[in-house]
Amino acid sequence: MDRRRFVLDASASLAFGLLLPGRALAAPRADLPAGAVASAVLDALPGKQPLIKRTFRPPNYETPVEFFRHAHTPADAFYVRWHAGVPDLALADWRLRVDGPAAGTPREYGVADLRRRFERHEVTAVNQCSGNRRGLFHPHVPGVQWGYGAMGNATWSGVRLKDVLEHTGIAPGAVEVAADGGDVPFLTGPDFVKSLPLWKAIDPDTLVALEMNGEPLPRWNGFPARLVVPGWTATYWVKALTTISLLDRPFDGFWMKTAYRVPRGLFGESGFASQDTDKNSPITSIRVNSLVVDPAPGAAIPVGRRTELFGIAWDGGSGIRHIEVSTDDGASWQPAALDRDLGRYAWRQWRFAMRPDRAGEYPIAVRARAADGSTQAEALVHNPAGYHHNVVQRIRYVAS
Ligand SMILES: Nc1nc2c(c(=O)[nH]1)N[C@H]1C(S)=C(S)[C@@H](COP(=O)(O)O)O[C@H]1N2
Ligand SMILES: [Mo]
Repeated sequence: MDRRRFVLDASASLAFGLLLPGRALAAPRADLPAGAVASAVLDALPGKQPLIKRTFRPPNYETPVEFFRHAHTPADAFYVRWHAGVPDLALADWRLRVDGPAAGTPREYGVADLRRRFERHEVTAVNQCSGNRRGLFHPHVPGVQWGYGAMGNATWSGVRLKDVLEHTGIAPGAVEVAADGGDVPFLTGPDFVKSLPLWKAIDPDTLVALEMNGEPLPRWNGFPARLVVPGWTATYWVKALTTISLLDRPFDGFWMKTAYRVPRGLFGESGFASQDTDKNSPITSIRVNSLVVDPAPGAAIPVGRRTELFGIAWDGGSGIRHIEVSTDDGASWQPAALDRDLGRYAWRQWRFAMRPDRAGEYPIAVRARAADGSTQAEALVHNPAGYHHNVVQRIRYVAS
């Protein structure tokens, strides 16, 4: 990794910030806590459109909700989340090393090797940070104060992790697969390394992805290769991959053992038994959720005319079964129309027509149900790290 390039990029972005001072968001979202709105600043990282800056070092930038009108979130508007410095890996010397106590002879693959040796596979999937919407938790929990935009939906393509692991050799005693990226370490803080249970690592939809939406991954999103772990929160989607290790025992690094945990049983079984303790479990599957994209909360809508609400809904891979909208604060609910199915790991776009018959406020609520029967939370399920915020969204339109 080239440290100088990182410094240049960082200062270029700083200079850009000076030339184009961060703008406060024009229309505060009525359903964000006041503090979160006041601090929302748009800023463009090199190669990205202006995104909502949460922190600069490390870069944590969320996607403005307006971009979720697209079925596939454009790469240059896709959110960015790092725990340390962003590497700038050169394709020519990049190698993915596969090793570990439960692997055959260690091997290394360049991008061309991966493409030549293994079948291409693609999956459309939501990438959502575990802490998406953490900024909406009351009481406050520490961590990046995300609003609604620490997520996106893209078509990811590359090769199956399973094929790569099998090519190196999976020993009978393999328990977990650990993935490390080329992150440029900060002076303090543990290296970002994550592990998966073997069953999820060899799921045919778990990828070593080289592309998103048909283009090479942006550096901010993991160039040249990242894990794509459909249905699981994005903490497992290790970017700028350098090493994958087959382990014969549970991985005990900080980002598995200490971080990214939820109280045991609070959100059901983790599916990651080798990492469960009596007290807690690693966060794993995305919870069913939905979001109103258009019109924006607080928008003025016309009396006596049709307004189409547009939004998205998603879960951890069972697929969205049903979406209901209330325009009277939850007194009655009507089904929304679902758009085309983009696959069980993708989000589902939906539409709902309303025609206000009087002037005044319309309290809107939206709730999704997944094919596995799960529904969104009516009230916040508090947990120490502020994960899995999937409370039924309540907003307001004003008809006149
Ligand atoms: N190498 C590396 N990969 C990483 C991270 C990181 O800090 N370093 N953060 C993870 C977390 S917590 C999230 S939410 C996603 C964000 O993916 P994105 O930046 O492409 O949106 O990357 C994951 N992969
Ligand atoms: Mo995350």
